[in-house]
Amino acid sequence: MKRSLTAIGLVLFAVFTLSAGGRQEPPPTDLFSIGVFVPGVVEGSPTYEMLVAGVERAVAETARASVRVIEGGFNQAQWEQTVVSMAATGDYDLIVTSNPEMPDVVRAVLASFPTQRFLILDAHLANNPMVHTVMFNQREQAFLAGHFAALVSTSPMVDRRSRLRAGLFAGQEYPIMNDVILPSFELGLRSVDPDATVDFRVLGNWFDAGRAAELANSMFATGSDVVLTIAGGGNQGVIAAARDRRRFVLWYDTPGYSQAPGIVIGSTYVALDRAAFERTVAAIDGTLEYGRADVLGVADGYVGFVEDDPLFRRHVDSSVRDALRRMLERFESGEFSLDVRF
Ligand code: RBF
Repeated sequence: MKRSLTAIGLVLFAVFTLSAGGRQEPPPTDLFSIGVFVPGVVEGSPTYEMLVAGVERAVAETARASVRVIEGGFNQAQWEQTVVSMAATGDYDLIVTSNPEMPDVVRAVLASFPTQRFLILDAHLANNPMVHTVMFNQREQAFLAGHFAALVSTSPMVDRRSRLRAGLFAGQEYPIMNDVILPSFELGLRSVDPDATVDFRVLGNWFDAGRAAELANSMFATGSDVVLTIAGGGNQGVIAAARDRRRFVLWYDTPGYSQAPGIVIGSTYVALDRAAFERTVAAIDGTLEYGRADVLGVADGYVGFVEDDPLFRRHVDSSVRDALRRMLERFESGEFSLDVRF
């Protein structure tokens, strides 16, 4: 009798402590579990720095989720296998990733793990019930970079040349680069000078700053005063070449002025960190709409030019800043927009 009372007591004690524990502080298994797959490495790539920052902020502010960041490295042939192994653990309520090629990888992974949910930034995949994507209007972003490059190249900031030429330096070729960023950068240049041309060079990877410096040197030597660099770790090589030759660099995706004051003189931004934060919070809350593919641009406030940096005001002529502001106002008011087509 005494022994069974003790047993009941123990059971009641266990039930009480478990439920009390459950009310006050959920055990770790109740946390919404997020895996971030970085297709590359975080350091040196503005776009991936924002991805990780946005998801980590969502986890910190909701305090109801956990996050693990996995870097896929530069061997793109291994990315699918790494995401497969993440999905195979069954540990992740959501896998978050970013870049325009990831929908192909995710589709392949879903063939084997059809219940895994994904949030993909900087990408477009519509009507897949497991996937939410957010694409930024790179047509508008690259146009603004080109417009600004041409304004600088025709200002007293550079020695006048007979023909306007500006550089676009890319880590690799991919459809968004070749079909959206390059032609829109050229369109932006030509909005200032219809005869302007682009010197488009490709590094072939996202890390080799030494080779990037060689290529950028040749771009500056052959008539470009301004080079837009989208090359991850390679961006540092472009800065080094510009410093040697006293030329200018445009940053892409994040404010880049402090990378090299007076050399990085212009920066377009995408609010990928804000989008990653907002969509991750929605996923944690259970309100994220899977199957949906959003495209966000200047008029939405997710794409723009970083004007509120003292280094921008210090190193860029007011005539250039004023002309840029007029163009931005046309985008912001909706008077002017550029469509991304799929
Ligand atoms: N951008 C980076 O800054 N670093 C990278 O390592 C990187 N890797 C990429 C790999 C692939 C396969 C593709 C398609 C794009 C990559 N990008 C990278 C470019 C990135 O997705 C985006 O287009 C640019 O950051 C411009 O917003």
